[in-house]
Amino acid sequence: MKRTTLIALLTAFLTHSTFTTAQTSPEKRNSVALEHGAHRLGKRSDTFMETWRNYGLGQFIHWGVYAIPGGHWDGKYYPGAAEWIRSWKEMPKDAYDNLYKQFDPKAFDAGKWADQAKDMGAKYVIITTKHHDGFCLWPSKYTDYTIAKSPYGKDIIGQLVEAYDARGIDVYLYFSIIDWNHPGYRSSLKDDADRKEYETFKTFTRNQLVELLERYPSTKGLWFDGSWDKAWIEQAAFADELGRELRDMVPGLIIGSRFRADENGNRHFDTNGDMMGDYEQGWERKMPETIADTHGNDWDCVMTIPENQWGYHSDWKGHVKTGNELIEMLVKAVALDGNFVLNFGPDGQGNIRPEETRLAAEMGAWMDKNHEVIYGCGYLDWKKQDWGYYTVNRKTGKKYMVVFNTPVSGALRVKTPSKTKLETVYLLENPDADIAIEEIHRNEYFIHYQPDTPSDKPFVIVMETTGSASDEGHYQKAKT
Ligand code: H79
Repeated sequence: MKRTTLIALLTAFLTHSTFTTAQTSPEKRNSVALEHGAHRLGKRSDTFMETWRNYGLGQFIHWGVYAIPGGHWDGKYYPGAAEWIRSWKEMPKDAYDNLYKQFDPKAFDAGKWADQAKDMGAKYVIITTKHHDGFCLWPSKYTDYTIAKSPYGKDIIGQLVEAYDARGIDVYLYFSIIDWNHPGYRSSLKDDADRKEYETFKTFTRNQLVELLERYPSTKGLWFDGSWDKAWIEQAAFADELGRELRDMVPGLIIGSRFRADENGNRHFDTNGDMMGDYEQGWERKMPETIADTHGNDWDCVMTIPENQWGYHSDWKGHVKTGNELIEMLVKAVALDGNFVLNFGPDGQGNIRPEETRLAAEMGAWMDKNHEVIYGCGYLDWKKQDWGYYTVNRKTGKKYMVVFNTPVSGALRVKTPSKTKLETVYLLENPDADIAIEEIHRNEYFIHYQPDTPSDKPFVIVMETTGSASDEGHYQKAKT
């Protein structure tokens, strides 16, 4: 056998086993045998997942026909999430299902959206190919309810994939299992007639997913939603097999924990408590507080700018997050080994609203100066302090303090692990700035720094240490 063939075979075998083979737990634990539980324990270690882990910041896009009513119908204000307006009692279903006949976003420019994401510092994007309403932003051949039948006519997903790919931003496709448009769709299966209908829906779902990966082979992963229906939860074997099929189509494909249930109906975490999928996908509009909350898993946090609006709502009520709040969420996510994904909901014409554009620019300006504390960085196992967050570069070991709350004393406390000594600190933005270390006890320091003019943005202090690499190592296992 030729050497290259052997290597190819070995690679194929190793890759396959990394992605699909259940491994025995290193610990003794009570567990039941599951056919459709987790197929791997612990993090994926391949380069695809390493890339994912190192993104830090992503962008979410929610776009569909719900952007046309924009949270209003017949002069009335819909208080729910704009993309859910079809489920509102004031919204005639028939009117909603005909909105696509008006979908003609004249201002849509995929390059403009991708430029903005790039300037913000996003390394990946998650795009709604189809939300719960079932309207497809790509010309699916399995339904007529698609962009092809709208006055706009052109493939939106195709344009976005091309634009984001061209700027080096990895594309992930959002796909809703819930589909209010498909005749075979059911949220629960009450009798044999339902079951029969649902089979057509399962085939349709499988066909659409295969179609998406065939049409957009540069897709890095799928972000599933609407998988909480009883009907879908009962499809453990089908969904497991479908996941395998999709993974076989795209090497390294990344799918989170929201895709499928195990045979006992457990979602995200199987009957044994092991996460199903490549990362925990339960952090929606909320974040872990401590590293223990993450159970040592990869995770992403998807976040809205207002309280709970994903699709375009023309009238944001309630608190709208500020740039500093969003930057803090981003840093906190990275500091706890996760990714932060910020949502954008363009309007019915294809414009990104001014509030979102302003915030993206504010984050981008901060990222421009400070991105090295985000990209490739993760959790540093040092005792957290009140001034902010530590991050550490996973490759180089370079350590950072991201300061959000400067104490009135100007003294920032740092406690190091037992064998680690803090030697030097400097400001990332201005290495010549006046800053000093005072050792107060062994492994406990004050960093004295008083900015001349108080900063209205979080700032970064770089730390240089000596001592044992072993006790300042990157977090491996949650202490739970
Ligand atoms: O796509 C976004 C949401 O539409 C979807 N997932 C994110 C990424 C989602 N979030 N929560 N849910 C779906 C569950 C639905 C919650 C609901 Fe409601 C409560 C639906 C009806 C009542 C929230 C409040 C939406 C409408 C009113």
